[in-house]
Amino acid sequence: MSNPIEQGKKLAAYQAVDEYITADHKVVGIGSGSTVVYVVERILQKPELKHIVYVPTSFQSKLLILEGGLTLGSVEQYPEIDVTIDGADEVDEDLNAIKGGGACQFQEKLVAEAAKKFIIVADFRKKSKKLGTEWVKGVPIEVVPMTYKSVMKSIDTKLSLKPISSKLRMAVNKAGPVVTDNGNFVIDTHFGALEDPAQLLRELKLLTGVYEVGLFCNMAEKAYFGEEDGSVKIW
Ligand code: ABF
Repeated sequence: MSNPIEQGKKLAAYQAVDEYITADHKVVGIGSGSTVVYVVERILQKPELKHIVYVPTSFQSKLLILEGGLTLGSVEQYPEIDVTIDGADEVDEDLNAIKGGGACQFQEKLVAEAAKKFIIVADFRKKSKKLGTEWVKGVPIEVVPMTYKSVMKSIDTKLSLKPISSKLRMAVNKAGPVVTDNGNFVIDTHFGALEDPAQLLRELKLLTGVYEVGLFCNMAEKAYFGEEDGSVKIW
Protein backbone atom coordinates (compact mmCIF):
# COMPACT_ATOMS: atom_id res chain seq x y z
CA MET A 1 0.00 0.00 0.00
CA SER A 2 1.67 3.25 -1.10
CA ASN A 3 -0.29 5.70 1.08
CA PRO A 4 1.40 5.69 4.53
CA ILE A 5 -1.73 6.93 6.31
CA GLU A 6 -3.92 4.15 4.90
CA GLN A 7 -1.16 1.65 5.56
CA GLY A 8 -0.92 2.92 9.16
CA LYS A 9 -4.66 2.52 9.73
CA LYS A 10 -4.62 -1.00 8.33
CA LEU A 11 -1.57 -2.15 10.31
CA ALA A 12 -3.03 -0.86 13.59
CA ALA A 13 -6.45 -2.35 12.92
CA TYR A 14 -5.17 -5.76 11.86
CA GLN A 15 -2.85 -6.09 14.86
CA ALA A 16 -5.56 -5.04 17.34
CA VAL A 17 -7.99 -7.61 15.91
CA ASP A 18 -5.31 -10.31 15.97
CA GLU A 19 -4.38 -9.60 19.58
CA TYR A 20 -7.75 -8.72 21.10
CA ILE A 21 -10.59 -10.58 19.35
CA THR A 22 -10.61 -14.30 19.99
CA ALA A 23 -12.92 -17.19 19.12
CA ASP A 24 -14.16 -17.47 22.71
CA HIS A 25 -15.63 -13.95 22.57
CA LYS A 26 -19.39 -13.61 22.33
CA VAL A 27 -19.96 -9.88 21.79
CA VAL A 28 -17.63 -7.29 20.22
CA GLY A 29 -18.15 -3.53 19.80
CA ILE A 30 -17.32 -1.97 16.44
CA GLY A 31 -16.30 1.70 16.36
CA SER A 32 -16.75 4.22 13.56
CA GLY A 33 -14.53 5.95 11.03
CA SER A 34 -12.15 4.94 8.28
CA THR A 35 -9.70 2.94 10.46
CA VAL A 36 -12.51 0.71 11.68
CA VAL A 37 -13.18 -0.34 8.08
CA TYR A 38 -9.90 -2.31 8.37
CA VAL A 39 -11.01 -3.78 11.71
CA VAL A 40 -14.06 -5.30 10.01
CA GLU A 41 -11.97 -6.31 6.98
CA ARG A 42 -9.65 -8.30 9.29
CA ILE A 43 -12.56 -9.88 11.19
CA LEU A 44 -14.03 -11.07 7.88
CA GLN A 45 -10.74 -12.80 7.05
CA LYS A 46 -11.11 -14.97 10.17
CA PRO A 47 -13.86 -17.60 9.96
CA GLU A 48 -13.45 -18.35 13.69
CA LEU A 49 -14.82 -14.86 14.50
CA LYS A 50 -18.01 -15.20 12.42
CA HIS A 51 -20.20 -16.53 15.29
CA ILE A 52 -19.63 -13.35 17.37
CA VAL A 53 -22.38 -10.73 17.77
CA TYR A 54 -21.16 -7.26 16.74
CA VAL A 55 -22.50 -4.06 18.31
CA PRO A 56 -22.20 -0.93 16.15
CA THR A 57 -21.47 2.64 17.26
CA SER A 58 -23.05 4.46 14.31
CA PHE A 59 -25.06 4.02 11.16
CA GLN A 60 -21.75 3.59 9.30
CA SER A 61 -20.57 0.74 11.51
CA LYS A 62 -24.01 -0.89 11.42
CA LEU A 63 -23.68 -1.01 7.63
CA LEU A 64 -20.16 -2.43 7.89
CA ILE A 65 -21.48 -5.25 10.10
CA LEU A 66 -24.53 -5.98 7.94
CA GLU A 67 -22.72 -5.76 4.61
CA GLY A 68 -20.05 -8.11 5.98
CA GLY A 69 -22.77 -10.66 6.75
CA LEU A 70 -21.99 -10.51 10.50
CA THR A 71 -24.57 -10.73 13.29
CA LEU A 72 -25.80 -7.35 14.53
CA GLY A 73 -26.54 -6.70 18.21
CA SER A 74 -27.26 -3.74 20.46
CA VAL A 75 -26.25 -2.57 23.94
CA GLU A 76 -29.85 -3.20 25.03
CA GLN A 77 -29.44 -6.88 24.15
CA TYR A 78 -25.83 -7.12 25.25
CA PRO A 79 -24.98 -4.65 28.03
CA GLU A 80 -21.72 -6.54 28.55
CA ILE A 81 -19.34 -6.54 25.60
CA ASP A 82 -16.07 -8.50 25.55
CA VAL A 83 -14.01 -5.92 23.70
CA THR A 84 -14.66 -2.74 21.68
CA ILE A 85 -12.22 -1.50 19.03
CA ASP A 86 -12.58 2.08 17.78
CA GLY A 87 -10.64 4.88 16.11
CA ALA A 88 -9.81 8.31 17.53
CA ASP A 89 -8.94 11.83 16.46
CA GLU A 90 -6.14 12.36 19.01
CA VAL A 91 -4.69 10.20 21.78
CA ASP A 92 -2.33 11.22 24.59
CA GLU A 93 0.21 9.07 26.43
CA ASP A 94 -2.26 8.40 29.26
CA LEU A 95 -4.66 7.04 26.60
CA ASN A 96 -7.12 9.89 26.96
CA ALA A 97 -8.67 10.57 23.56
CA ILE A 98 -10.59 13.14 21.57
CA LYS A 99 -13.23 11.39 19.48
CA GLY A 100 -16.27 12.55 17.59
CA GLY A 101 -14.76 14.00 14.43
CA GLY A 102 -17.37 11.80 12.76
CA ALA A 103 -20.12 13.00 15.17
CA CYS A 104 -20.63 9.50 16.65
CA GLN A 105 -19.28 10.19 20.15
CA PHE A 106 -22.41 9.23 22.08
CA GLN A 107 -22.82 5.69 20.78
CA GLU A 108 -19.06 5.28 20.71
CA LYS A 109 -18.86 6.07 24.41
CA LEU A 110 -21.83 3.86 25.23
CA VAL A 111 -20.31 0.86 23.45
CA ALA A 112 -16.81 1.56 24.84
CA GLU A 113 -18.16 1.78 28.40
CA ALA A 114 -20.10 -1.47 28.01
CA ALA A 115 -16.90 -3.28 27.05
CA LYS A 116 -14.56 -5.06 29.43
CA LYS A 117 -11.72 -3.82 27.20
CA PHE A 118 -11.65 -0.71 25.03
CA ILE A 119 -8.92 -0.59 22.36
CA ILE A 120 -8.01 2.36 20.12
CA VAL A 121 -6.66 1.97 16.58
CA ALA A 122 -5.22 4.86 14.59
CA ASP A 123 -2.52 5.99 12.21
CA PHE A 124 0.65 7.78 13.34
CA ARG A 125 -0.90 11.28 13.05
CA LYS A 126 -3.14 10.73 16.07
CA LYS A 127 -0.41 10.39 18.73
CA SER A 128 -0.13 13.43 20.94
CA LYS A 129 1.79 14.71 23.95
CA LYS A 130 -1.24 16.69 25.05
CA LEU A 131 -4.82 16.57 23.77
CA GLY A 132 -5.77 19.70 21.87
CA THR A 133 -2.41 20.10 20.14
CA GLU A 134 -2.80 17.75 17.17
CA TRP A 135 -6.59 17.73 16.68
CA VAL A 136 -7.15 21.47 16.59
CA LYS A 137 -10.70 21.36 15.24
CA GLY A 138 -11.87 21.29 18.84
CA VAL A 139 -13.55 18.99 21.33
CA PRO A 140 -16.82 17.71 19.82
CA ILE A 141 -19.71 18.55 22.15
CA GLU A 142 -23.06 16.99 21.20
CA VAL A 143 -26.00 19.12 22.28
CA VAL A 144 -29.80 18.98 22.16
CA PRO A 145 -30.65 21.22 19.15
CA MET A 146 -32.67 23.87 21.00
CA THR A 147 -29.79 24.45 23.42
CA TYR A 148 -26.92 25.10 21.02
CA LYS A 149 -26.85 28.87 21.62
CA SER A 150 -27.21 28.60 25.39
CA VAL A 151 -24.54 25.88 25.58
CA MET A 152 -22.17 28.04 23.50
CA LYS A 153 -22.77 30.88 25.96
CA SER A 154 -22.17 28.57 28.93
CA ILE A 155 -18.95 27.30 27.32
CA ASP A 156 -17.80 30.92 27.15
CA THR A 157 -18.80 31.89 30.67
CA LYS A 158 -19.04 28.89 33.00
CA LEU A 159 -15.91 26.80 32.48
CA SER A 160 -12.61 27.07 34.33
CA LEU A 161 -10.93 26.97 30.88
CA LYS A 162 -11.47 29.77 28.35
CA PRO A 163 -12.25 28.48 24.85
CA ILE A 164 -10.21 29.75 21.90
CA SER A 165 -13.02 29.16 19.44
CA SER A 166 -16.43 27.51 19.36
CA LYS A 167 -18.36 26.61 16.22
CA LEU A 168 -21.60 24.85 15.44
CA ARG A 169 -20.59 22.05 13.06
CA MET A 170 -22.15 22.60 9.65
CA ALA A 171 -22.87 20.09 6.89
CA VAL A 172 -20.30 20.01 4.08
CA ASN A 173 -22.65 21.96 1.77
CA LYS A 174 -23.23 24.49 4.62
CA ALA A 175 -26.99 24.18 4.11
CA GLY A 176 -27.55 23.33 7.77
CA PRO A 177 -25.96 21.88 10.89
CA VAL A 178 -24.61 18.35 11.07
CA VAL A 179 -27.25 16.20 12.77
CA THR A 180 -26.01 13.20 14.78
CA ASP A 181 -27.48 9.68 14.77
CA ASN A 182 -29.39 10.86 17.88
CA GLY A 183 -30.89 13.93 16.17
CA ASN A 184 -28.56 16.36 17.96
CA PHE A 185 -26.13 19.10 16.89
CA VAL A 186 -22.37 19.25 17.51
CA ILE A 187 -20.36 22.23 18.77
CA ASP A 188 -16.61 22.01 18.16
CA THR A 189 -14.77 23.95 20.83
CA HIS A 190 -11.02 24.44 20.71
CA PHE A 191 -9.45 24.98 24.13
CA GLY A 192 -5.78 24.68 23.17
CA ALA A 193 -3.62 22.13 25.00
CA LEU A 194 -5.63 20.30 27.66
CA GLU A 195 -3.78 20.00 30.97
CA ASP A 196 -6.64 18.12 32.62
CA PRO A 197 -9.06 16.62 30.08
CA ALA A 198 -11.03 14.73 32.75
CA GLN A 199 -11.79 17.97 34.61
CA LEU A 200 -12.96 19.65 31.39
CA LEU A 201 -15.15 16.64 30.66
CA ARG A 202 -16.78 16.85 34.11
CA GLU A 203 -17.46 20.58 33.70
CA LEU A 204 -18.90 20.22 30.19
CA LYS A 205 -21.23 17.42 31.23
CA LEU A 206 -22.80 19.66 33.86
CA LEU A 207 -24.02 22.17 31.24
CA THR A 208 -27.72 21.92 30.48
CA GLY A 209 -28.21 20.69 26.93
CA VAL A 210 -24.94 18.78 26.66
CA TYR A 211 -25.75 15.24 25.56
CA GLU A 212 -22.22 13.82 25.29
CA VAL A 213 -18.66 15.05 24.95
CA GLY A 214 -15.99 13.60 22.67
CA LEU A 215 -13.45 13.33 25.49
CA PHE A 216 -12.73 9.71 26.43
CA CYS A 217 -10.75 9.79 29.68
CA ASN A 218 -9.31 6.76 31.48
CA MET A 219 -11.20 4.36 29.25
CA ALA A 220 -8.76 2.72 26.85
CA GLU A 221 -6.66 -0.28 27.81
CA LYS A 222 -4.35 0.01 24.81
CA ALA A 223 -3.83 2.08 21.65
CA TYR A 224 -2.28 0.80 18.41
CA PHE A 225 -0.72 3.30 15.99
CA GLY A 226 0.35 2.28 12.50
CA GLU A 227 3.60 4.11 11.75
CA GLU A 228 4.97 5.51 8.50
CA ASP A 229 7.82 2.96 8.50
CA GLY A 230 5.41 0.02 8.54
CA SER A 231 5.75 -0.74 12.26
CA VAL A 232 3.03 -0.55 14.90
CA LYS A 233 3.55 1.48 18.05
CA ILE A 234 1.58 0.33 21.08
CA TRP A 235 0.73 2.63 24.00
C1 ABF B 1 -14.36 7.65 15.07
O1 ABF B 1 -13.89 8.00 13.81
C2 ABF B 1 -14.35 8.92 15.77
O2 ABF B 1 -14.51 9.01 17.10
C3 ABF B 1 -13.19 9.63 15.27
O3 ABF B 1 -13.68 10.92 15.16
C4 ABF B 1 -12.97 9.07 13.93
C5 ABF B 1 -11.62 8.56 13.60
O4 ABF B 1 -11.66 8.42 12.24
P1 ABF B 1 -10.60 7.79 11.33
O5 ABF B 1 -10.42 6.38 11.76
O6 ABF B 1 -11.26 7.92 10.00
O7 ABF B 1 -9.37 8.62 11.45
O8 ABF B 1 -13.59 6.69 15.64
